[in-house]
Amino acid sequence: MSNTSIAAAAREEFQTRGYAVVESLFSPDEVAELQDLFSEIHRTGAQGHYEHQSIEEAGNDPLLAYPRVMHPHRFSALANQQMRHPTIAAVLRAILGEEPLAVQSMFYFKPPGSRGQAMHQDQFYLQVRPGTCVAAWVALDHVDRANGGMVMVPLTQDLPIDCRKAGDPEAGSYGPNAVPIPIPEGYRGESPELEPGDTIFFNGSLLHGSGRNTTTERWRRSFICHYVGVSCETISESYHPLVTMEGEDVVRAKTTDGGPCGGWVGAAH
Ligand SMILES: O=C(O)CCC(=O)C(=O)O
Repeated sequence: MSNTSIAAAAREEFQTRGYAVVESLFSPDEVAELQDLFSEIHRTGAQGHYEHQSIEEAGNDPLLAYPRVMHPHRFSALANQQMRHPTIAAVLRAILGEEPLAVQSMFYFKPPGSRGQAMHQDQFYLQVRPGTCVAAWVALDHVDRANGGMVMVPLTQDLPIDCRKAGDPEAGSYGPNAVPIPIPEGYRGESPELEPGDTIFFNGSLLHGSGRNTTTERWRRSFICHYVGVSCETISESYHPLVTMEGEDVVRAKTTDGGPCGGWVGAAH
């Protein structure tokens, strides 16, 4: 299928349900290259860009021994290139109706036994105005419920951003802001089963999270990037600089107002 037909199908699904899965967006070779890259980053520490504890120091907590890698596009040419993958760019152009800018990359190892990620909306963190945030979540292993697959709640993309602060430390895996938001009445979470290379695109206001990896030997590695439209006027400061699909750095006004949701609580779009 051409990038144009892939993008058109994804756009329709995304607009209706708030998320869309594109199968085999990354080829087996591209998946293997990313797997190797992040094994190497874990092994070497990428010249100070990545730190982790030994499993003994971590008290057997797999997420402390294998924390996520933040912003690998800032120190790895391959991560930077794959964040700007031409098929991702084509799908984003179709979804956004404008040129995309990349604002974040991450890699999750999610080893066996790891906690999941509390249900949340990405806009809570990015504070993009206008609210064009879209995530591309690339599976690098077979993903299902048992190894901590994503839980997506379709049709929640138009709900306001939920800024609750009371947390459940057991439910969230990362950072002090991991605050679980209950799935609202009338909505239902679903966990797409994915093969390596399959990619979920989801709206920054869509409620989502992930379950615990309950397996004893299956990892759930994923490469995750966030994007906004070129019309972006302001965005939270940790996402600077923004990057064009050609790899040029771009700067926008940084949000500094208010608490975790800035001065726009309830305004999802
Ligand atoms: O991969 C996961 O377990 C959660 C990722 C996520 O929620 C996100 O990137 O916003």
